[in-house]
Amino acid sequence: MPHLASPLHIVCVSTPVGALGSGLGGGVELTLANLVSVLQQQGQRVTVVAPAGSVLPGVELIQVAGVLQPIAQNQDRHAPITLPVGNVLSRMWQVVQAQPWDLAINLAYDWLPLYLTPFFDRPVLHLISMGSLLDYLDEVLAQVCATAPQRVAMHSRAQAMTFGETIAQQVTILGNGLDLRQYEFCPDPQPVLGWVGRIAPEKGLPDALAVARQTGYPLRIMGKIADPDYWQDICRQFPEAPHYYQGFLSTHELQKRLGSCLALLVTPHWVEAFGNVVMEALACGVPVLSYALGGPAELVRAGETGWLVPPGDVAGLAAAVAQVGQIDRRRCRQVAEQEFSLTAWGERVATWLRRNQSAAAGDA
Ligand code: HBI
Repeated sequence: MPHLASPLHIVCVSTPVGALGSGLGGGVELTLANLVSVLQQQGQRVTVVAPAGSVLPGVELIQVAGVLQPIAQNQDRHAPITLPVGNVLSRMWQVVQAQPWDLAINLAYDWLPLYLTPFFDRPVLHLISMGSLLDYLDEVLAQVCATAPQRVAMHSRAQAMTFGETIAQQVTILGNGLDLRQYEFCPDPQPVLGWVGRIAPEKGLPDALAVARQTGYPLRIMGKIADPDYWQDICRQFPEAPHYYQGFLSTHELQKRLGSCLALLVTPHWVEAFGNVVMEALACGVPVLSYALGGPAELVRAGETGWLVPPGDVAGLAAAVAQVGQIDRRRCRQVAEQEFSLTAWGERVATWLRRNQSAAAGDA
């Protein structure tokens, strides 16, 4: 495990859209928990600043009260910057300013922390969690990259490319990782297909239900109903869907029900920044059948850990189900261990911090 020159005091600033543990922060909640554990393993002192009501065991946690930030996906691309009166985001950064840290890592997908970067005399780093969604975010991100590109990291090249070639070349691509001890390898699947994700339009659940209908395999649906009206639409189109719905599950329950699936269907209708569900499936030995779009297209090895088909090609996914027997489930688990272990991810994080630490030492 590569260690930084000397222990740093690192403050990690969470997403302002929800308390840690509420599920509102989506993939950032998993990423933040993993970031804290790899930094602590590397001997750093870590403090987390997050909205009131947050839960994150084993780390100094400063909870900040305030109005939650509207989520970026629901805003119009050309929307102006919004900071509600009493917003938790600016209060979190007032708390950050008062802390004695060497280096800050921001995980919010928001304008303010990016804008504040040059106003601090200590390095503020950013781990960007989604692709390009908002003009004001693109603009302020380009400003940070113009002066200090080493401050910015993302999860996949496809995600970075949504911000344009220049930014994609400048930022650090970190991938992601997960605690493999929480995922059990399952060698003997049941004749069911799996789908995991927030049940919202950008995730493409209807396509997976169409594949289930075409192949005759039931579809095990796992994830949060983020948009109830949308779920009702799906139930009308696919009367069997409610029967397949397993709910929003804990990691332990998720990996148990996902692990026994024949394959995971990944049907993004947007450029998915990474695709934590791909890591989770492979960790259980489950081959992944996905549209060749966004992060999943970089994670799935065609013919080795799954199959990739053109975006929107439902018939192609159905045909890939027939080929899934060619994929070795043990190889899927092995690839997860090689590429997505916390150790592997931690080394990539340490390299990113070292690239910024010299600045931290210099600025301190
Ligand atoms: N929206 N404004 C805003 N800020 C965030 O940090 C944010 C978000 N939407 C979703 C989100 N973070 C996370 O769920 C991402 O991991 C997707």
